Amino acid sequence: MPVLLNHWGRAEARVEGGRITAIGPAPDDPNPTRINDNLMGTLTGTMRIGQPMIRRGFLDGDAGARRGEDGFVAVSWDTAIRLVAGNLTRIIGTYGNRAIFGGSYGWASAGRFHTASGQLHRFLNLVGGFTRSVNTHSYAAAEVVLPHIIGSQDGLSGNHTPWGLIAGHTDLFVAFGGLPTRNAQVSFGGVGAHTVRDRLAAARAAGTRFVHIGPLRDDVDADLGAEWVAPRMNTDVALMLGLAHVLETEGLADRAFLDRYTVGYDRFRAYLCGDADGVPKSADWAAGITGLDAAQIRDLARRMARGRTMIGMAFALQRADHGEQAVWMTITLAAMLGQIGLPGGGFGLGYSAANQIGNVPLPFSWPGFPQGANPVPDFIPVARLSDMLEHPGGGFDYDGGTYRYPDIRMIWWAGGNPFHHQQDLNRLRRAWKRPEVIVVHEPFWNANARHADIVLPCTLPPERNDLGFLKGEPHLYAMKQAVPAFGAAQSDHAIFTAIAGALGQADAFAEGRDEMGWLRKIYRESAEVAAGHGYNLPDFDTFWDSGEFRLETLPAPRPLLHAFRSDPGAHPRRTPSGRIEIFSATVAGFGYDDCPGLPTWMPPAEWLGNAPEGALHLVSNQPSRKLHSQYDHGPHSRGGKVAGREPARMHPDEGARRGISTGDVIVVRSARGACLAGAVLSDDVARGCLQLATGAWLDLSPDGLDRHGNVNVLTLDKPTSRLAQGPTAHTTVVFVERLAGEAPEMRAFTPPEITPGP
Ligand SMILES: Nc1nc2c(c(=O)[nH]1)N[C@H]1C(S)=C(S)[C@@H](COP(=O)(O)OP(=O)(O)OC[C@H]3O[C@@H](n4cnc5c(=O)[nH]c(N)nc54)[C@H](O)[C@@H]3O)O[C@H]1N2
Ligand SMILES: Nc1nc2c(c(=O)[nH]1)N[C@H]1C(S)=C(S)[C@@H](COP(=O)(O)OP(=O)(O)OC[C@H]3O[C@@H](n4cnc5c(=O)[nH]c(N)nc54)[C@H](O)[C@@H]3O)O[C@H]1N2
Ligand SMILES: [Mo]
Repeated sequence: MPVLLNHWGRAEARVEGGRITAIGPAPDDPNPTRINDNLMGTLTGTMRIGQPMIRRGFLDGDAGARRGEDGFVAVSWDTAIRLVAGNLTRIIGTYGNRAIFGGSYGWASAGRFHTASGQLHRFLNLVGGFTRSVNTHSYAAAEVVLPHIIGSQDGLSGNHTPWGLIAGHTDLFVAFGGLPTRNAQVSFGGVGAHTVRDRLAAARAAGTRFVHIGPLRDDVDADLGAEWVAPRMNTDVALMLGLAHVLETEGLADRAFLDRYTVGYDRFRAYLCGDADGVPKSADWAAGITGLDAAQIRDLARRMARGRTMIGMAFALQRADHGEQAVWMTITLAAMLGQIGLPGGGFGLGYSAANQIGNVPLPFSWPGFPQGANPVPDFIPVARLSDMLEHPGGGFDYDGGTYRYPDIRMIWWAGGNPFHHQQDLNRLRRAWKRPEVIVVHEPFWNANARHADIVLPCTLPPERNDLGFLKGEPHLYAMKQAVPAFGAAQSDHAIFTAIAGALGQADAFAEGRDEMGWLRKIYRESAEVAAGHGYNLPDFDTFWDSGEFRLETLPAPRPLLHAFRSDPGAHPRRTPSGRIEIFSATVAGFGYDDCPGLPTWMPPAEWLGNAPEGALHLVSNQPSRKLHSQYDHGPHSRGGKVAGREPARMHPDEGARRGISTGDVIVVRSARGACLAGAVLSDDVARGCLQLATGAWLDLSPDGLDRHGNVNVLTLDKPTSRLAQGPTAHTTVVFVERLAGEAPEMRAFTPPEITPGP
């Protein structure tokens, strides 16, 4: 049976007559996901795009006016490629390459070769470059601030203290934002074995106790017996300061550690104790902000100092206004406990955010598809997309520098869905009308495709061959084509090869290799890298025929920052001081009022501390039944809808106050927009919150109401700070009411009107 590999794991497929007729989990996966069920029926069907499409208004010269609400004309590949190549040449000739936005952020599909954005970047580099985006939606604030604090991204993107050094060592795991195994269903590049649930259970069995700090009780598996603490959303920095104040004033801070391994504690202490502003950040002070009980805060601080404590921080905490501060304060608190670098102690960002986190990493990374060099210097921090489109020539700050937005005339997106990931989608939709040409590669008629002028239909992993080399798991999988391509869809690589051909550059792009030729080349280079670290890979044909290969010995597990701890002189951090910087002169020197030189509580732009009566803080977390927006129209995802909409959960008391019952269609509004959703009342949700996961396909009605529950019509599009310019999706308040009258039809899973072309 063909084995499929996706970001969310492996599946065995039954293929009959060129179609997948059944999907089941890989038998050796200890905790397989059902997300793969979403492939049933969706690889074919009306939402799949089988031919290149041109937006009608684009053909009529409407200058983008009807983007997102238009019909399409089906055309041949020849016509589409001529149109794309002609527009590209014109844009470059008239405005230069910086007028092309090719950031193309997004997860696309697993596989080392068919990485859509990598294919796009190689192609655009070949024709003179493009304006790019930097950093991720996942953890932009952390990516930028962490190097200022510890000199690297360790403990965020990798090198976490491994699970094996948590079980049997950690007495108390304090999890800000929980440890949702829902999110550990996925890993970028694929999952071989879903192990996080068992890792957590093993820690519990070995005696670890869990304290869960967050708005949703079920962000930690029930069998871990976690103590649940639900502060007001976005007040974790105040809570951590309250904990720190107890440590400091009760003599529980580890002075020897702070003196030897950190700089700036005394300055921080002055802020903590109120020497500078007259406000001690005491447990009582924190209680007022967080809504918790001061005695509870004091008790938690003492327990954290009593044994070995791991402080976990979900990425979500920094996807919020002033998100940099949550990262900085997490590390400061861990430094005060003095256990950084010891087994089971210290801190880690994103445990359970993905399956790979906390696994012992390979000592090297796999090579991929070569992208060449981009001669255009222009970039944006990824979440500043609408800002860039609205303000050509406008200035922005970023990590100590000042830059200007280019004047974008063409957008090219392959392998991401901005109408999923971007905050304030009504704003994006207005800004999206400004460029002259928008080209999108998509397999499906989602909002991303519908907002394009030229839609190039692409294949999905079961329709092509690829290499599945995992991150954080020592497994290599052959991703073999299982079914023929749908309609006339082609791989992103084949599409770019054809466009390069129209520009006379086919050889420069494809180097004369076909798909298998590229896989062989990437495999050969991978084998060389692995051999340099003592790992011998079989030859390509042996690997391909057997379908998988496992690297046997892995490096010994080591705590995060263990070398620094054992000898800070020999292993300094790459910060100006060589130590952990609780105060950063560099960051202070930038002079940003929204990101000073040490961890600071600054109230977020929107929260229950400044919201009108009746407001709920929105938790727009990751969806359990899919990855982002992918396969929202699949059976597993649809099985979770309520009244045909994305489910929105709130506490029964909040429902009762508003006359809302489970199953009702509700209207959710913010200062940016409104959507419908299906109500679910649950006491797993803290009072004062509304949880509406990301991922519902956008279905905007002409009057701007999303009829399906796409949470990003509600969210705030504001940067975390001038330092990182990260997204702040988790800083949003909303108001909900029962929908009066009949609910309008939900049309996200109905394709646009298509006219056959000439
Ligand atoms: N409110 C709110 N918003 C958020 C978040 C949040 O917590 N709250 N989280 C943010 C985070 S962490 C992230 S990472 C982003 C995720 O945002 P994205 O990564 O942009 O979301 P996806 O839905 O994975 O988009 C992938 C797109 O690629 C398409 N695709 C799949 N395979 C291929 C392929 O082979 N080729 C091509 N050309 N296309 C393909 C899919 O159909 C889909 O449209 O969302 C962010 N947005
Ligand atoms: N099934 C599935 N898994 C996924 C993804 C997916 O789309 N589907 N996406 C993947 C990606 S790209 C990423 S980056 C990771 C994201 O990993 P995370 O950012 O950790 O994921 P979220 O689900 O957004 O947030 C986790 C929890 O944080 C809590 N939270 C939010 N705001 C606050 C706050 O202010 N304070 C506290 N204490 N808690 C808060 C919420 O209860 C939320 O459920 O997940 C990955 N895993
Ligand atoms: Mo992410």
